[in-house]
Amino acid sequence: GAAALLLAGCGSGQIGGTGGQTDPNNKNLALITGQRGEPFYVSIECAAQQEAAAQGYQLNVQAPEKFEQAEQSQILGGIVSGKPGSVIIAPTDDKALAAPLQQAKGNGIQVVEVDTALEDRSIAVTSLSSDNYAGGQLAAQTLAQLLGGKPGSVLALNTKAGTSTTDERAKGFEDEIRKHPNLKLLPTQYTENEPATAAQIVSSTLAANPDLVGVFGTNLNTGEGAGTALSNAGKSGQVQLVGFDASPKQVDDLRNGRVQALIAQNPGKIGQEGVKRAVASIKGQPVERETKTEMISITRDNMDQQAQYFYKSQC
Ligand code: T6T
Repeated sequence: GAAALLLAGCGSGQIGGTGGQTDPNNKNLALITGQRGEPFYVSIECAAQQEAAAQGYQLNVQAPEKFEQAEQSQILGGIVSGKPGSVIIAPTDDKALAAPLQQAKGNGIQVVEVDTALEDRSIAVTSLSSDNYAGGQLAAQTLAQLLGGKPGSVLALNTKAGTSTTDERAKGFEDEIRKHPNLKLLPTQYTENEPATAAQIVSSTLAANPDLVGVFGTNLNTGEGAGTALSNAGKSGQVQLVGFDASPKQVDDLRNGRVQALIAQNPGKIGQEGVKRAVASIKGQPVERETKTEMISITRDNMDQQAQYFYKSQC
């Protein structure tokens, strides 16, 4: 019954009444990122592997082929049956992953959210991410600075509805752009996290809005697609492009003038701290519920001093 569950929970460092018991000596961790081979998540993975090894824990890393909840839920199901002490996860949908993660919790697996998060705050013990709303605001401020008062239309490209991070970035960007009366905010568009879709949207927006002066790509894929479209239209550097993340390709594009600024996150910190929190929660130690890691606005002028923020495509 509920009382027994609650008792079991107390001994295992659980706060809620629906968590199963965690073996404090369990040395197995799992990390499920949002997309296989994608440099932001690769950078999380490299740091997490290093920290797990340093602490004497096994880390099993898996990820869906695409940023997609169906395959990620399936992977999670397999991981849960292996009973790691903790699953560190970037949920690809803020609602769809709630049920399988609740089930993981019920099985005594400590849920640590990295990057994205569920809407339901009662399932994970801790969440580590950039302050994505502030990141969106920083993107808008950077864009306004690049434009230096030049009027015109601006467009934000979101990924998939229900992605907590990019939804917050788009919101922060929109709220900040509205403070600039000379900038007209076009309706934010969804790209489904496909660079080709982002490119198509930018091409059609250019055709329909000849006064387009700025684009914000809320993540790696959208920014890369937008850069391609602007380059194909001969508009690189005329339409200012602010991207989010700092993949090797994005950094190249910043250097060659296809992109004017990047808001870089700190995935290494997120991965390292994610493992520390997972280990602490397995041992029943308290962890901070919500932690925001820093971001930085990188332009061509300062990029050579910011190389520590560039993402890895392999460890
Ligand atoms: O921007 C990152 C991540 O923060 C976001 O949640 C999803 O997209 C990325 O992984 C970049 O592709």
